[in-house]
Order: sequence, then structure tokens, then C-alpha cells
Amino acid sequence: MRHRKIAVIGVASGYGAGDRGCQDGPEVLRTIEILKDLDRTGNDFHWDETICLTQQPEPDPMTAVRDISQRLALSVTDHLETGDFPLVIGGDHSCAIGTWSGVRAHLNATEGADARLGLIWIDAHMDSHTPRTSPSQYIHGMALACLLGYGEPLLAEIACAAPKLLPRNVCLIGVRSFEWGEANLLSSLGVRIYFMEEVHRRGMNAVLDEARRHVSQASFGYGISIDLDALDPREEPGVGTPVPNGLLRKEVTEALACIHSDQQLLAFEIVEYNPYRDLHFTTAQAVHDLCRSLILSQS
Ligand SMILES: [Mn+2]
Repeated sequence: MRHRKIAVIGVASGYGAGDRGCQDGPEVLRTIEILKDLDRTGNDFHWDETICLTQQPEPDPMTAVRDISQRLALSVTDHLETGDFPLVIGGDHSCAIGTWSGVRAHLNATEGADARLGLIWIDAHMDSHTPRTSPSQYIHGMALACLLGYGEPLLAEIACAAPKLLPRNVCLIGVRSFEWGEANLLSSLGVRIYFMEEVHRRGMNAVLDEARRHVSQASFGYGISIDLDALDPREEPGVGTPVPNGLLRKEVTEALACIHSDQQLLAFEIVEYNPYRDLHFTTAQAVHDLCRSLILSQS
């Protein structure tokens, strides 16, 4: 990726979800060596570390997610400081709090406290609940709200002051399952949402291209967070929370390949890989293909 080292950071966390299966996603992806061919192509691609909880006995979900997010944010900031490109592999989507807080902390240090960060959130869900609106109270359904500065302050203020993102620098793509509480929050903030029907109508390429321009307005760069449940579960069964009628792997990898020369892309995240539902490692292959489309085209 522009001859930068691509540093893979696994996040072995299912503490933000009801089904903890995603916790073992990074270790399965690492041990089956599904990504191993990515460093054979002239790229400096390394699985650097896997962040996991070491506390015993296991704390409550809020404490666990906070602890992991703090360490992940520090790791992401360190990698950016040394010039690496962070590629975060979850874990449930609560790890996004750590990833993008870390990127924002880096921008604060290098560009100033009012440096803006853009984020494209590719997901079947909105993940924009607060503890007040969430029926399930699962933190992976609150990650984007936290980054926008809403909900639990202990999570919203990780690594640097809230908010990490301004509404105008955020887009969601592929949404098709949500509750009114989170939809009301995003709507009141004016966040641009590309619902699945719009992606079907216009194509992923056109939507991602527009989203990139949208989130990059007056920002110092942007990131992409992909929840694998944005993809269609008929193709990709190995996700935390499958929802029918999703994106096809091919359209997402083709759209990502178009980003190859984009110096504005600061980090990349793929989350919610659930190995227990991925009987034939087909979704593991999707993780590989998503990384490859982004990385090979960048070398
Ligand atoms: Mn999600």
C-alpha cells in the first residue's frame, strides 16, 4: 500500500455482542493462514498482534470493551506514527470505537485538535443506539453513536475528546435492518445513509465513490469500516448477525479496488467474522478478497 507496511491488528472481542462467536474470528483467520498470500506480492503485509482481554475474572461488557478499545486505539496511533497502514480485523463491531478513536488521536497530534476524520460505515445495521434507545444493550450496536459523541462517555471519550466524527463526515452504506431510536439519532444529525435499495439501484461503485467524496469534505483523510453482515448471507454465512438481501462480494471488492490510489484512506477495518457459522471458510475467503482488492491494487 504505497510501499507502507500493512499492519494487521486482530481484535479478539465478542464482548459487545450477544453471540460471542466473533471473539474467535481473528485467531481462526490467522491460524488458517488465509491472508498469507498477501505478503507474497511485494507488499509488506504482517499480522502484527491480536488484542485480547487478559483480566480474570472476566469483567462486565462495558469494562471489557473499554479496556480493549483503549489498547486498540493506542496500537492504531502507534502504527500511524511509524507510517504503517492499520488493518483492523475484529471481533464484534464495538472494536470500531478503538480503531477510529486511535486514528482521530493521531490526527489530533499531527494536524491539530480540529482536524476532521471521515468514515464510511458499510453495514446492514446502523450501530447508532445509545444505552437509552437500545433494546438489547449490546455495545456493538452503539459503536457509531459513540464515535459521534453520544451514549456512554467512558466509551465516547476513549483516546481523545468526543466527538471523534462530525455527522457531515460520516456515511453508512448497505443499511437494511434498524430500530427507530438509532434512525432518529442519525436523521436528526443529518448523517447520509445509503440504504440497500439505493445501492441496488445505483451500484456499489457509484455509491462508494460518492461516499468517499462526501466524508472527505474538509477532512484530513477517511477510513472504511466493513461489517461483514453488509454482505449477503447466502454468500457469506459466517457473520455475527446475518440479514438477507445484502451486497455481493464481487461488487464490494470491485468498488474497493477503485480506491487504490487514494492517499486519503488512513485505515481499514473488517469486523464480525463468526467462524462458528462459516462452515466451509467461505466468509474467511471474503475477508481475504476484501483485503486483497484494497491492498494489491495499492502496491
Ligand atoms: Mn456493525
